[in-house]
This record gives sequence, structure tokens and C-alpha cells, in this order.
Amino acid sequence: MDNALIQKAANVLEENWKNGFTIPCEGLYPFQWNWDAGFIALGWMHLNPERAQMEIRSLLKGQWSNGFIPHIIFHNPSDTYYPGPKVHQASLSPHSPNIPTSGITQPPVLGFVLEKIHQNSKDTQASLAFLEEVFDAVFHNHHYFYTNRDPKGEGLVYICHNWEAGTDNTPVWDDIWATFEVPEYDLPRRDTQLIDASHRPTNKEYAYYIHLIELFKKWKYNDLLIAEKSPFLIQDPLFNSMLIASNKSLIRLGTELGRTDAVSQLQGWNDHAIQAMNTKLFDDALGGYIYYDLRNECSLPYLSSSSFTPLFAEIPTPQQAVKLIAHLKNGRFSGKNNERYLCASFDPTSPRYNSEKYWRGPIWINLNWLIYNGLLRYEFSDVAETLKNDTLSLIEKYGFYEYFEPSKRKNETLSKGYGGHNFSWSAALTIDLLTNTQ
Ligand code: 2M8
Repeated sequence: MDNALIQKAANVLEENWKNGFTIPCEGLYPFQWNWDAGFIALGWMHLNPERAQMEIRSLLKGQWSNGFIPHIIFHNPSDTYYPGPKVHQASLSPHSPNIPTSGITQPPVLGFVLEKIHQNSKDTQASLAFLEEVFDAVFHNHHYFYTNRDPKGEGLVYICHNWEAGTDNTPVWDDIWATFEVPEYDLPRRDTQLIDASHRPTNKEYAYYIHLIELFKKWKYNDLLIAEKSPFLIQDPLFNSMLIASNKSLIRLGTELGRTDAVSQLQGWNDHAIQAMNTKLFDDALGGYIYYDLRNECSLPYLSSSSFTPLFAEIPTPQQAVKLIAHLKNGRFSGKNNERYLCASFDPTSPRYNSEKYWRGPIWINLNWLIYNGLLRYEFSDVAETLKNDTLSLIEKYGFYEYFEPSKRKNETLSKGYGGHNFSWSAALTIDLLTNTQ
């Protein structure tokens, strides 16, 4: 079964390979996305390491002069996606490159992706040469975050747009949307024409997303103005965990490359960041990591799959880790009798939970991959095994969908997953799950 599934996954990546980079999904996402590129490179590294490197090089072509890496690089024209380059208008920023990009970012996975590619390499010399080529760019990106996105020097960086989170329409944002009004926009959406609209965000939500982009354009994507005025300013446990995990990887890689200055800078950022995660973003009563709204100065007390991702960066203390896994075994996320596959993207006991709608409940393969690897790091091998088996059985049954139904009972009646099909990171991470024995 493993070889056949790996072959099917390889076919998906091959189909989505566009001569230098991989699109997440034909039609639905026709450009290169930032954190997708990282996860996709983890699939390519098993199949074709040269392509893993090309994927990363292509992403870095979109890097801005201040170190910022955008969430979409528009390498090629396409009219199947809204909002495209004409809406984002990144060229308004003096830092933007000479290739069209968006002006917002996504979770910084590149550091740990580079380390995994290096560990997996059969040719150490070639791998070190690649690291020499890209290390500074990734370090520069981390420098950008800690110098521009942490206005109070707390060790936690903020995101200023829900698309920066990657978990685009998590119910956590409902509280924030309620704090400001947006104009009516003409929304020439393509996503809802391509797939079941009930699996996608609403037009009302899209109006907020576009409004934020319009504000950033008015401010020419100036970070100081965004920090001062953006109505959306969030410290996100997933985003910060990715940054911390990537810091740790860059520390190990930088040590191997003899980059002493960078290593001590990264170490300083990380010590501070880990402490802040465990004090400010851990909610002891809920037993998990939560978001903090920096604009309205309040915690957002909701659990989501992001709540578990600090495990991946080895942030939780042993006591905190025990609280986290309680949700995954006869708990809030698994259900008292483990009646759900792991891991729903939002707290299934919440009235805001919707098991079919995008990031409001369904299972996502990249989050499962992160949580699975995090659980292994804490030696919770039985829950890790359940999570891996759940992931692979959904993929095996339906194919490489974008997201999946958590309820075991409901799955008995379904013949498909949700969202886009032949979705690249679902394929890439399946390959890694089946190939990497840790
Ligand atoms: C989804 O987000 C894009 C915007 O970035 C969209 O809905 O148009 C998210 O799932 C995001 O995390 C992902 O990177 C992107 C491409 O797969 O799609």
C-alpha cells in the first residue's frame, strides 16, 4: 500500500510542478505560496532533491530587500485566482522585488525545512553548498520579523492579516471582525466557482480580508504604520512556533556553517520567544496555547489545531505537554470515545465549529504533520501513531484533498474529502510520513 500511495502522491506533485516551483492546486491556487513551498519541498526531497532546492530558490526570488518573504509569488500569469497581483500591488513598497508578489507573509517554515532537507541529503558537500547559498536569506527573514513585528520587544511577533496565519478563517477571528466595519466590495471570487462554496469562507469574511489589503496599500506596506494602525494585529501560537522551530534549525545549521554571529543572535531571540510563548500564550485553564489580540489587548480564549503546534518547536514544559495531549485522547478534540479522527482544526465542542468549512473545523494534513512530529518529540508515541494512522487512512480512502471530515460516523457516508483535490502539501507530507521513520 505504501509504495502505491507514494506513487500517487508523486504523480500529484509532478502534475503541479510548473518548471521551477509547485502550485498548491490546479485552478484554485495557481501560483507559488510561501509555507506550501516549504511543505512541498519536504515531498520533493524524497523524490528529487534538486527540485526541493529549486522550490526554495524560486520562493526566495520573491524576497524583499528588508528580508520579508511574501505569501504569494506570482511567477506566472493566471486569471483563475482572486485576489491576484493587481489587487496586492506590492510594488507600492520601496522594499518589493522586481517580480510581482503579495505584501503579506505566511508562517516561516523555511528554517526547519532546510534542516530536514540537509539531514535527508545523500550528498553532504552539495547540501552544504546549498545551505551556504540560502542561509543568509532565511536569517535575514527572521531578522525582519524580530525587528519589525515585535513592537514591544516581547519575543513574540505579530501577524497583521488572517492570510498571514495560514489558518485563514479560523473562528478565532470572529471576535476581531466584530471590532470594525468594512465597506462593501466587489468580490470577483474564483474559488467559489471552482469548488463547493459551502467549504469556503463567506463573502462577508472576504470583505474583511480585502479591506485589510486596501489599508496596507494606503500605507504602502509600511511596517510602522501597520503596527500603529492595523485593526488586525495578532500574536499567533502557530506562526510563532514555526519561527521558533526555524530559529532552532538555523542555530544548528549556522553552527555547522561556522556562522557564530547569526547563531548567537538567533539564540537570543529564541530564549526570549520560548519564555513568552509559555507565559503569555499558554492558557492553563484551557490547557493549550491561544492567540493574543495585540490591537485590543486581550487573549482570544479558543483552542484550535494551532494550540498543539508548539510541541513541534519543543516549547511546552512536560506539564504543559501533558495538558495538550489530554485533548487528543478521549478528550475535547478526539471526542470522549475517540469518535473523531485527529486533528480537527478548531475545538469541536465550540458552537463555532463547522466540520466542513475550511479552517473552521476540518482536518488539514500540514497541521497533522506538525502535531505528529511534535508528539514524537515528547515521546507520546501512541497518540502520534493514532494521528499518523488517521491521516493516512483519510488520504488512502479519498485521495489528496485539501481538508477532511473529522467525524468517524460522518465519514462512513462520504466519498470525497473537502476543498481542492490533488492538493500538493497533502501529497508531499504523505510521502514524508510514509518515508521518514524518525
Ligand atoms: C489558503 O489560503 C489562500 C490565501 O493565502 C486562499 O484561500 O486563497 C490557506 O489554506 C493557506 O494556508 C494556503 O497556504 C493557501 C494555498 O494552499 O490556501
